[in-house]
Amino acid sequence: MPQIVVLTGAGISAESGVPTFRDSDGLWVGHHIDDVATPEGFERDRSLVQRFYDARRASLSGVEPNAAHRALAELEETMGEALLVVTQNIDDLHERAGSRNVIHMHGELLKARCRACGAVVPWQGPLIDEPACPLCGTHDLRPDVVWFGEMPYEMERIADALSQATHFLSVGTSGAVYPAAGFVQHARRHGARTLELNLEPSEGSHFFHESRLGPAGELVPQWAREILWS
Ligand code: BV8
Repeated sequence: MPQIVVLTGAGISAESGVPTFRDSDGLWVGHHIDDVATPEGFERDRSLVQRFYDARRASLSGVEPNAAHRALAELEETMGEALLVVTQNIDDLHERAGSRNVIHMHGELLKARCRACGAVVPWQGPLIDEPACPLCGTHDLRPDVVWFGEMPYEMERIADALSQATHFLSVGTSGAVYPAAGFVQHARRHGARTLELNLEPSEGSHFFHESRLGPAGELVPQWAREILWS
């Protein structure tokens, strides 16, 4: 049985209508990364950052998983634990498509983290009104997302999976952000077959054995069929 690690980025959710970060209409347009995706930015202008994530959290109810998310969920039905999705995305589209074996290394929009007691709680609504932490009552909740300069989640579990992978697939990421952008080299060093599916060559395309260009909604289902028939 192959052991597969799939890394996904904003490009896998693009066909669901979720804006990516670095395309022309990307999320960062109008917002400098330092202002909305760093702890310093949060200290500087807390309400700007709360509103930035509140808007993205609210828009989740208006989007649906696409064929790429569904293909990964269907493949997991056959492969079970042998398939791990590591996503840089903070949307819940993998889970809504049916994937269960998912690591959100950059956190999740639908969770809030209390800066007073450290609790991480499910969160659907806005944070702009500075609601109280359900556990300790302090009014100091932040989005449970990993900002630049912060340690991504579950790095040990990810490193273990990359070391044992026979296949590493990267879908819809520009390969601009580390440590995610370095996963292909880790997997390849441990003998994995590496494949990139992206709309355009990423910054790390040269690290992959193979790179296919096109929309994730077409390429991921096709790849999943190849795996099932292999
Ligand atoms: C850390 C927050 C250490 C939540 C995000 C200098 C050199 C190298 C590294 C660094 C450096 N200086 C600083 C660093 C480290 C830094 C980093 O990598 N900076 C970059 C900018 C140089 N990284 C960090 O800070 C990380 N932490 O290193 O910690 C540490 C050690 C000890 C103790 C403490 C800390 C933390 C990084 C996490 C930052 N948070 N998000 C949120 O708001 O979402 S990153 C953000 O960018 C998103 O999470 C996203 O996942 C990530 C990457 O973007 P992509 O997903 O790739 O999206 P993008 O738009 O870029 O690309 C989309 C792609 O899809 C495109 O290629 C496009 O062509 C394609 N596409 C579009 N449509 C489709 C498609 N493909 C297929 N089908 C389609 N339809």
